Amino acid sequence: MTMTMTMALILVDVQNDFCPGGSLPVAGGFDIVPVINRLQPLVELVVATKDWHPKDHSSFAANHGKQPGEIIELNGQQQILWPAHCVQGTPGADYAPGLDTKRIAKVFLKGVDRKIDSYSGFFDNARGRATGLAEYLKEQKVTDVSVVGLATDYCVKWTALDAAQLGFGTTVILNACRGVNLKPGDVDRAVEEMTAAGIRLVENAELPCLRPADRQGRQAPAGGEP
Ligand code: VGL
Ligand code: ZN
Repeated sequence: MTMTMTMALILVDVQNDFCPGGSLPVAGGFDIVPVINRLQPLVELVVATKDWHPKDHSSFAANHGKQPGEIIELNGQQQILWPAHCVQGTPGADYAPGLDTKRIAKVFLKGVDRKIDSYSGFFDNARGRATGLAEYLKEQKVTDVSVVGLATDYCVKWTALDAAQLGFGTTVILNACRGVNLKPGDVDRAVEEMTAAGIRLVENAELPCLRPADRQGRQAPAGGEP
């Protein structure tokens, strides 16, 4: 019996505020746009997440009279405080310029609840609210996902970890991601964590490495079958 693989590309938070000139800039953020555009035609389905915060979001330092980078306790969890970013409906929350959006089948909004942050594109940080991404991918008979976008050490990492745990064969395409590196080495540690979870890390996918014929050699999903 031949197993059919259906691959979705998940574009994580490819938004202005995470690019140079934005309020939470990730170095090299713009550089991933042409790489992502070249990858999109190689997969069966493209979906996107958007960080989409209300302006009174509890992850914003200013809403606590604190400085970005400070850590507070929020709902029993450590919360890093960020500059205000990706506020719903603002230009900072728009896709980065040049991103090819016509193939994006569906967008999943995260961080919409004032009270809780959401790094993963699947669930909020307390695993309380699902975005609908998992159900959608299963409806579309997706078996495998490739994750790209911003930022490697936060939303890309948590999205990939959840995808693997949900049973999707999961690849992260590193040259289509950039990281924050709030602490030096954060991206390297994120890569180690993802590798340990059975996620395939691809260094350079300019390359049609996602073409069905070239997809062999991926690791088995960490969780059950999706
Ligand atoms: C992100 C910090 C805060 C991300 C979102 O997209 O990686 N990072 N909100
Ligand atoms: Zn955010």
